[in-house]
Amino acid sequence: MNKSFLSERVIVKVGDITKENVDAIVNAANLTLLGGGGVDGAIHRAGGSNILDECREIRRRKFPTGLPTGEAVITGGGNLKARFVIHTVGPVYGLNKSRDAELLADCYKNSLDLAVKNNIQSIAFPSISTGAYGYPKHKAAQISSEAIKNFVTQNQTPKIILLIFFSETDAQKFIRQQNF
Ligand code: AR6
Repeated sequence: MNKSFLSERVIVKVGDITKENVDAIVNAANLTLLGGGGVDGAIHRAGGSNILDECREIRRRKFPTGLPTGEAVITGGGNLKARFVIHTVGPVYGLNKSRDAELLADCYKNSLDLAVKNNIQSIAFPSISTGAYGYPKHKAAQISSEAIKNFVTQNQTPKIILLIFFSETDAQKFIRQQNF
């Protein structure tokens, strides 16, 4: 089941994001940038130690206390098919006063901005914050689709944006709630 939106620039898919053949995949990281569980663990396992080395270097040079929520940084893709990994930190739901939605939208916008700066034509996102960070999936669907729609209407690239869900149920939930 693949479903597309916004003149086929956005495609919803079920799968494992580490297997996607795109220029960049996005990692739902944490502020340490040093790995974790969920999609973050899967990306570091599949991508190998080069990604972690670059993350350590980014921490040392730019973010000694960690990457703030909503921001994004880029590394190479190591052993992945993707040439780049864009690491962003989603909000832990309920921990940001009333700023959760704004911060989740920032993750998508800042990741897409980095994609443009790096001439990335195709990018795959996981469903940021909807696992360990507890963001309700229906709300995340509305926020992420609106953030992507705003970006796509103002930018020519990336040409392809994949939204990868880990289960058919999650993909269907997204399709029901999206606001493209
Ligand atoms: N491919 C696609 N989606 C996946 C994959 C995969 N291989 N694995 C999990 N998902 P989460 P968060 C989905 O918890 O909520 C980590 O420990 C999953 O079903 O990975 O942003 C980090 O280090 C869910 O819908 O990210 C942070 O500490 C979505 O990806 C923290 O978790 C996001 O779930 C970040 O939490």
